[in-house]
Amino acid sequence: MKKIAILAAIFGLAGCAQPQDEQNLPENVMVTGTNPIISNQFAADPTARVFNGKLYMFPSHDIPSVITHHDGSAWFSMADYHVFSSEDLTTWTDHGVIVTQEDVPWGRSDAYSMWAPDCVERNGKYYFYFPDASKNGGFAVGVAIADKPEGPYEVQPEPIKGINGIDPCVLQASDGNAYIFWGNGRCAKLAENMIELAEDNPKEVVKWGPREFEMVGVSCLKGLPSRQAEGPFAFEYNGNYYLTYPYVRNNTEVIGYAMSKNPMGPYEYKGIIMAEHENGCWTNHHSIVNFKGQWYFFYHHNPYSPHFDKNRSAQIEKLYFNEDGTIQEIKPTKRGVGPIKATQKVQLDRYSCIDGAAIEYLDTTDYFKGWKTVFEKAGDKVCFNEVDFGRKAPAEVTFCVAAPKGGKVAVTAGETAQFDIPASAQWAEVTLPMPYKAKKMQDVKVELVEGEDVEIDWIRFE
Ligand code: FUB
Repeated sequence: MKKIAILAAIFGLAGCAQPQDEQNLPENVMVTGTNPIISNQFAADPTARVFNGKLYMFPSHDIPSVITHHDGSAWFSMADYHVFSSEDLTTWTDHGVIVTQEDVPWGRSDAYSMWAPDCVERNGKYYFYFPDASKNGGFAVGVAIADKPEGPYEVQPEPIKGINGIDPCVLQASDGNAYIFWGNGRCAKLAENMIELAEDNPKEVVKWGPREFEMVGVSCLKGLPSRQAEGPFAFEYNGNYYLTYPYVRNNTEVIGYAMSKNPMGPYEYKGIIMAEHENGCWTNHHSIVNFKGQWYFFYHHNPYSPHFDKNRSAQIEKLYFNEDGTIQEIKPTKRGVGPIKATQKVQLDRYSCIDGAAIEYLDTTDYFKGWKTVFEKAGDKVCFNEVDFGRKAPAEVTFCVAAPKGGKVAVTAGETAQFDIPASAQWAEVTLPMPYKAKKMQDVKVELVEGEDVEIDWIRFE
């Protein structure tokens, strides 16, 4: 007979205790591994870069809207930038604010228009490129320079002359040059000092046609394209240059891409990397990076702000190339890419697969509290891939659970066992002995086998 021990009593709504190894984390460190990856604030337009073997992410920082668009609707509001880093794509450190709108001498300090940035390293210096609303009208692109990716950054007194636009991205090509892309498919070579253009006539590398992007190489700025595109991200791989960008296919943005043999194009349109967000979130914005041998696609969605799509959060998926260099289409997931230790909270609501169960917010007055899995009836199940049990099999499994009538769940991690969940209308930690030895990396499956309305916030194994 299994010995059942209910260790912790009632903690109130979502009040189950932190796992041991998450208890002493500094406030600026968060353990996610699932999507969204940043849980202490909104983090949109994520540009990922690898510096010194570590993954750094430079997103823009959405806040609840404080300004309105010309039609009176609530609008993007972004007053500053943070930088985040991770060694494993599971644990993220927020290094704090690196540039604010008050730091920019040429920018409007009340514009809340610090849109999508980028950061690259050259000759030991870190160059942070950011758009901001200019005192002269429109958007300009500024540069802030640091000795370390975390900063401190010094904002240059003038924006880059010759760029009127948003969303800068810098490609450091194997020809030794740095090229800057921005706004609607424009690019120019950067001067060796990285803060000026090397040429007066930026190119329009992609031309907006009535249906899809056509390849062109026009050496002058043109008027705005008939279909909106933005957020270029350019990179080089295996002798090909890739220009990837969000554009409006029907009513909202998809991420598409074009390829070329030259950094400045002409680029030929190849297809979609990510389709429109199903919930209508209007923007998407991305970056692509190779980290420890795996390609990753960083993008954003609005899970922490389901009713306002201008408060967005960064997410990650794995990206794969075909043999001919084209890119395989990616679907957004909740599971994301970070491996989770069995001793950490396994957030089943960030599932890898689901059958019958429902996912709901824990608290609709504070979406950052996250989600729960609702097993309404026997047979409802979810799975959560890549849980690392290590070499020592855990002796117990803990459920953070609310089950007014109780129930019985089956947990599979290699083998399967069933666990009785006692009745509790409020959230409680229920700790039960593990009857089998789970070791190494396992895909975990949880199924309600008896009862109804069993809600699980997370489970963990110790
Ligand atoms: O974040 C503000 C703007 O929305 C970005 O600059 C665009 O790429 C879109 O994501």
